[in-house]
Amino acid sequence: MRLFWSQKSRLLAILIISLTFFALTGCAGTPQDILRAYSPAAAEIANLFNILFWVSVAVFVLVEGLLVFFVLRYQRRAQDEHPEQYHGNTRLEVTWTLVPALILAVVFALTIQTMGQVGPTNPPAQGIPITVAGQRWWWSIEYPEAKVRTAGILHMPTGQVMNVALHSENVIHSFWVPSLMGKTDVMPGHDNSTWIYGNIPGTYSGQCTEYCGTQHANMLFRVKVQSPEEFQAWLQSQTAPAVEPAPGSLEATGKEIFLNPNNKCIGCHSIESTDAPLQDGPNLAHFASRECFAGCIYENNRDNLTRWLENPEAMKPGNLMAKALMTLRPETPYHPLTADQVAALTAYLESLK
Ligand code: HEC
Ligand SMILES: [Cu+2]
Repeated sequence: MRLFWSQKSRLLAILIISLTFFALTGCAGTPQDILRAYSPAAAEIANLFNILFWVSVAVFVLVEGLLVFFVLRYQRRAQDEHPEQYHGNTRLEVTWTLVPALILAVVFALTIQTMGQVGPTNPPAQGIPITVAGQRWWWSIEYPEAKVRTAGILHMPTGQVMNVALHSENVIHSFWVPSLMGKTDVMPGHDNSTWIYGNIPGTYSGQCTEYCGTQHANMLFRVKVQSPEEFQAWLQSQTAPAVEPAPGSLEATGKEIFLNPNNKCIGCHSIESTDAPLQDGPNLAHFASRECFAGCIYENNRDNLTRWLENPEAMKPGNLMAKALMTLRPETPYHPLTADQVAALTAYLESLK
């Protein structure tokens, strides 16, 4: 026991424990895992990764094994011992140049093949065109044919390709749904394109993967792969005009506050989804039908929405809405709305099914 706690062992124990923690944080329940593939494209990428991984393992074991072998087998055994000198073994040198070159050539060929299969500009078929815009720090999703605009959740039917145009009017973002498709940059001034195809219904998490400012890490989204019937029903529901609150209700007061230009909301948000232009804030049509908000980091419920409207800066520090509303009530810049206004707005927004 005493031996175990010698200083060296203690250091070793600390090292092992901290490495274990690092390893464990790697599995902390994140569903953003390219090795858990839920689409043919993601499977191609995962497959390539696996091949490269095992090729690397083989090379590592071979090289390190030889290294250890030579260190042990040919170590100096006496003070005056000198190694035998070799100069140039052509056969050996050609071999260890050719073998790695061959391995790299194979890896290169496999990579090019996979890139062709999942290439952003080579969708397997024409499907439903959508435009996804990277905003700070949330995603706008537009279905131009249905004239529907929403935010944070990309709905798509099983068995159909979604042809995605990627648009930005601010900085560079990157569109990534690890379980369904690889990354594509979202560039200002140049619309890139990609596609996604899913045949297993479910909800998949997506993420911006190009640093785009303060809240880059909280620029998430979800992809909902649904049956074609469910998808059509959803799309149809989004084209309905906004629900009109009953006169005199709290919701009606909320709508008034929302539409009052002094409160600035309508400068950045629309409550009609159809044909609405891209704005600085998420489209709020049918907001209550969405399950998350603010870059999909909060579940959409009354509590979270109230807290968002009370103090958006605390909920997502540096977000552009908090910045813009700071001047509404200069005496309390981080609480831009009164409690009454918050209650009315919450009631109104939660009624926008
Ligand atoms: C400068 C433009 C701007 C103004 C003005 C503004 N917002 Fe926002 N709003 C945003 C942005 C940007 C987000 C998303 C922030 C993020 O996720 O980083 C947002 C998010 C929201 C959300 C969550 C929606 C979602 O899907 O993420 C609600 C609800 C909302 N705003 C309501 C309001 C209300 C009510 C007002 C008026 C009191 C208002 N906003 C004023 C820009 C604005
Ligand atoms: Cu981004």
